[in-house]
Amino acid sequence: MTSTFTVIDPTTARPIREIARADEAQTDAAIARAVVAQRSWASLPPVARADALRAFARVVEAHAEELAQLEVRNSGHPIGSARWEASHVAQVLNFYAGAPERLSGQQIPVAGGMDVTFHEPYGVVGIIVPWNFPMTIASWGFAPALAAGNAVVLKPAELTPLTAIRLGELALEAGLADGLFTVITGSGSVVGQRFVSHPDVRKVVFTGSTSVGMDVAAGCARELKPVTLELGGKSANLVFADADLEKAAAAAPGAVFDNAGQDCCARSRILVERSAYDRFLELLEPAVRAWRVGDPADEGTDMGPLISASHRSTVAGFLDGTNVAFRGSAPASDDPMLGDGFWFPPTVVLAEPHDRIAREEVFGPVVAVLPFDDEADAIRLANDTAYGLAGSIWTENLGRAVRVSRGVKSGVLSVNSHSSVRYWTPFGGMKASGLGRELGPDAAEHFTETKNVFFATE
Ligand code: TXE
Repeated sequence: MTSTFTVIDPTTARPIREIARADEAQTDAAIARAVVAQRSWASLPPVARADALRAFARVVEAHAEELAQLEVRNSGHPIGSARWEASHVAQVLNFYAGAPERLSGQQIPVAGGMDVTFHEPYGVVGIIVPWNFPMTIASWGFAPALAAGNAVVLKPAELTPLTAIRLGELALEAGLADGLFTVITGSGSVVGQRFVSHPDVRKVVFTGSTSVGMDVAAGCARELKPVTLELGGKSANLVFADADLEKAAAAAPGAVFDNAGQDCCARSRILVERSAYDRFLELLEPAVRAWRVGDPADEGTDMGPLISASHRSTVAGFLDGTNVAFRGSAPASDDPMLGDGFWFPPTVVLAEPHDRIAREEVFGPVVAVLPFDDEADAIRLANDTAYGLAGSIWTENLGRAVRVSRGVKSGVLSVNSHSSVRYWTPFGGMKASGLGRELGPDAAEHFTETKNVFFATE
C-alpha cells in the first residue's frame, strides 16, 4: 500500500487532502519515462518546442484563478499575491518559450576547417522545491529547463504540493508528452535524494535551507552532477540619513513581512544611520501597525499565517531574550474563524550585531533594527553575515548608491526600492545563499552543456 501525507490549510489548521508519498521505485519509474520523453522533445524543431511552451503558458493563464485559490488554501498566501504568482508562472513560460529559437552557439575562426558550438540539453533535470513560493520557484526551474530541451522531474515540498501537482496536470492538458514534466510527491530524503543519486538525472536545481543544500551539493559532487542552489538569506535594508525616510519606512514592512517573512529575499535586518535612527523608528511603527494580518482569502489582507505549527514555534523561539520594540496585529486565538491558524504578528526587534536575531535566518515576520555610523560601517555590517542573497539601499546620493551597491556582497540589490524578482533579470545569491543564477536572459543556457565540433575542410 502506498503511504501518504496530509496537506494542512495553515489558515484553519484543518486537513485538505492526502497525498501519495512516492518511494524510490516510483521515482525511478518517473525518471525512466522522462528519459524516453526527453529524446523526442529534444529532436523537435525549435519552433515546435516554443509553441508547446506557449500552449502550456496559455493553459496556466486560463487556470490562474484556480491556481491562486489553491495557493491561498495550501500556503495561506494572500489572494492578491497568489494571483500574481499564478500569472508569473504563465509569464515565465512565455518568456522562456522564446529560448528554443535563440539558443545559438558560436562559430569560431580556425585554420583548415570550421568550428562551431552547440548548446546540448543535459537530458533529465531534477528540481527540488521548498514550501515558501511553491509555484513560482518551480517555474524558475522547469520553464527554462524544458525550453533548453530537457525533461523535468520535480519534487514539491511535502507541506505545499497542491499547485505543483496541478501544474503537472495542466502541462498534459496543454499537450506536453507524458513523462516530459512529472511532479513526484514525497519526502526529500527519498525522492529528492534519488534525483541526486540517479545516474540519469544530469542536473539538479535545489531551493531550500542552506544545510540541506550543502548535502545536496555534496551528493551531486560525488556524481559529478552540476547543481544550482538557492538557499537562505539575512538581507540588509540600508537606510542612510540622506534618504527619503518617509518612503523608506513606508516600504520597509513589505520588504520583510511579505509572505509572513517566509521569503529568502526578506530584508530581515534594517540598518539605519545613527543620526536618523530615532526618526526612522517613529515612522516605522505606524507602518507596521497598519500591516493587515488576517484571512488570506480577503482582498485587503497583506499577510496570512505561517506555514505550520512547528514553524511557528521555531519563529517564536527566535524572540527569546530579545528587545521587542513594537508589534503589529494578528488574529486572536478566540477568533472563531481563524483562531486555529498559525498566526504570528509582525515584530520589530532592536538588536546588536552579535545577537542571534541579527545573524540567523528566522523565515518569519520578525525584523532586527540596528544602527550604523557611516558608509563604511554600513557596508561592513551588511556583509557581516554568512549569507549574500538580496538587499536594499535607501539614499538620495547617487555616488553613495553606486559605492554601496558595489560594496555589498549580495546577488540581488535594489536602490530606493525592494524589488528582487523580475523573470527577465538574473536572480541568485553569493556566499551561503547559493550557487549559480536563475531567471534572466541566460537561464535556458544554464540547462545546457556546450559541445564543440570541428569540421575539417582540407
Ligand atoms: O527546508 P528544506 P524546510 C529555510 C528556512 C526554513 C528552513 C527549513 O529558514 O525555516 O529552511 O525549511 C527537500 N535531499 N528555508 O525544512 O528541508 C524538501 O523535501 C534532497 C529557506 O522546508 O531545505 C523540500 O522539498 N531534498 C529557503 C526542499 O528540500 C531534500 C526556502 C526544502 O526543504 C532533503 C525553504 C534531502 N536530504 C526553507 N531534505 C529560502 N531561503 O528560500 C529535504 N529536502
